[in-house]
Amino acid sequence: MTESVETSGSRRAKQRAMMIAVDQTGEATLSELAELLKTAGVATVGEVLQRRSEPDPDRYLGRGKLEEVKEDIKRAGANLVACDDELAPRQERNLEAALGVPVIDRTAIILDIFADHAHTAEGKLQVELAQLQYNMARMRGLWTHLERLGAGIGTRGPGESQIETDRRLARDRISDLRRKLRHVEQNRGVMRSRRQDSSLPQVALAGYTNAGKSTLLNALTGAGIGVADRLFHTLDPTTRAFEYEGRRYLITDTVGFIKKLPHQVVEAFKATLEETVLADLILHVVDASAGEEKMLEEMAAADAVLDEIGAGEKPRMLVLNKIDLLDEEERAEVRINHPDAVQVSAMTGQGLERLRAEMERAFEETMAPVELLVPYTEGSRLHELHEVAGKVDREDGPEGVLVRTRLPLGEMHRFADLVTN
Ligand SMILES: Nc1nc2c(ncn2[C@@H]2O[C@H](COP(=O)(O)OP(=O)(O)OP(=O)(O)O)[C@@H](O)[C@H]2O)c(=O)[nH]1
Ligand SMILES: [Mg+2]
Repeated sequence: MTESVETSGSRRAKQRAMMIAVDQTGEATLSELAELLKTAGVATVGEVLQRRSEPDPDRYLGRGKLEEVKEDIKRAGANLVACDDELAPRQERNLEAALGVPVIDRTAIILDIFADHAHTAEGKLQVELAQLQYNMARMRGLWTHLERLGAGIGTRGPGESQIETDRRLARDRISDLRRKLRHVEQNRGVMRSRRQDSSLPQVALAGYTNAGKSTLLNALTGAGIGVADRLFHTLDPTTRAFEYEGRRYLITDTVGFIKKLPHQVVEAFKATLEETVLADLILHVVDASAGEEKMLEEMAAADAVLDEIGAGEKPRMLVLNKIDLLDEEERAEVRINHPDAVQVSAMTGQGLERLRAEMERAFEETMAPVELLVPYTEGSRLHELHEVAGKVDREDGPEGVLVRTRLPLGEMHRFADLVTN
């Protein structure tokens, strides 16, 4: 376990949560919520699931169920209730009043984890923006939050109520954060457009948190980015290059997805998630050791986020990771269920060669064969061709170099003047 997990664990280890959820089928499992709580350093001591078509608008659970939860809290010694959905401020207040312990919702837990895991300036700004927007509706803990930033007592205008002052401060801080983020984004925009100009194929890793995206990036590129068995370890995008058959590829790892990813997070991380939208190919990484049912759920969660960020129509390849944890029989079963997927183990390196070849094939499909004559006076264009085409056959002739290769259809126009066929 990494240091920061331990820190957050010991900080909140005394928190013992009773989990609650409302579900139409009554069959939902709260394992994901438990996993989130564990990552946030909170122990779980029980769960109450209510089967009903919709949460109660005032109290989330029905009255009868509330009594049951109250009993369970006492019996299990819980000092916190964690709800699997985002709660309306009213539901949260009423639940706390009825149950007599603090109530946190899924969004607050996810935001807490993000706050713990954010390391870069951009990540921290994004998380603070998401938290502030979430708190705006609740005004809980906002005061201390802003005080820390030096905007506390003394800045209050005469006659204003505390809540109005809080709101005004929060709004000011939100525009301040937006401005700072725009600035950071501009810098990244410059790097990104440099990458796009390079016309190298761009691949983005996407998928459920903890699926092994960062491990896969490391395995493909030799990068040394952080990996951990906890949710939302990666928040900041990292791009690295790797070479296969003479062609260079750029591959980006970003924030992982989860079911019901809070919209504040998606909004705040828009710039980060854009890396995925701009890629030519998305590798959808799935933990194949999770079992078919969980895999399908996690795939659906990733699909939903990809749709939400506008990457739903992008060419995609399904990569089933962690197959080292499956036996032969299980692998065969996974192959039957997902015949188009590439099975890999980012940990042992199994299947990575096939993955590289499949990526190449995906890009090859968008390429056409050409023959070009590059005059000796235009040596720099040969270099450019190499960059775009990867492998080229070349033959020195009297007027220049005769090149046979395949070019991406979208790049063909750049070399139109050299084409001989
Ligand atoms: N057995 C096995 N474990 C793996 C494999 N790939 C990754 N893991 C483990 O799975 C855990 C999560 O891996 P990460 O690479 O951090 O996952 P991620 O998708 O980047 O997760 P987030 O950044 O949190 O979204 C780590 O403990 C890895 O060591 C694999 O092929 N086999
Ligand atoms: Mg990661």
